[in-house]
Amino acid sequence: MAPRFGSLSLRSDSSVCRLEATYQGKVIGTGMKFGIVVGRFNDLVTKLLLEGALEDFERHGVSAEDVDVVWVPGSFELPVVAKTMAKSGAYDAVVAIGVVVRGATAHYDAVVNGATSGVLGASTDSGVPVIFGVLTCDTMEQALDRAGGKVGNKGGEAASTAIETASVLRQLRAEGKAAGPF
Ligand code: INI
Repeated sequence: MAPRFGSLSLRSDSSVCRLEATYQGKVIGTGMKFGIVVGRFNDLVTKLLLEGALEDFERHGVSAEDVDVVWVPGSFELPVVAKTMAKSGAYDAVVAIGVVVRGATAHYDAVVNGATSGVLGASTDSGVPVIFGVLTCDTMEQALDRAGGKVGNKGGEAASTAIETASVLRQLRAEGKAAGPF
């Protein structure tokens, strides 16, 4: 049974929303600025993810001169650079790109956990979206599948996610309904 508020019946689709304000970001990046931090470890794959991200930005109206690409040694170094870039005020969003392959390291879990919680913290601490474009895979084949192979390009998806999230924050901030960046 759908929840009822007074005489208004709410369903999960947006067609029946009558009273509430609804915000949704647009995947239109014109005039926005983005940073991409990318790990050199497994750069056979991270280069493909970066290509996917750059193509996606271009496809959605972001100018090449509005994108900065910063290389770091590996996924573990993504958070500190992403966070300082996010806090600079120079970017609408930052995309963190890395590839961690389970077979390649005994400290897989340490690298994955550090990158995951670090990127999340970079985002929530700065108030600027820092998008998790890090592949965590069992094999290199799985990673290649997600970097322009049979499962698409997760770098491109991360870029679209950055645009949409930055867009919804712009809308909210324009109406004084979101704080930050901090
Ligand atoms: N970094 C990665 O991005 N992916 C990996 O698979 C990986 N492996 O296998 O170890 C990796 N290690 C390096 C790590 O990110 C740091 O650069 C290093 O530990 C120095 O802090």
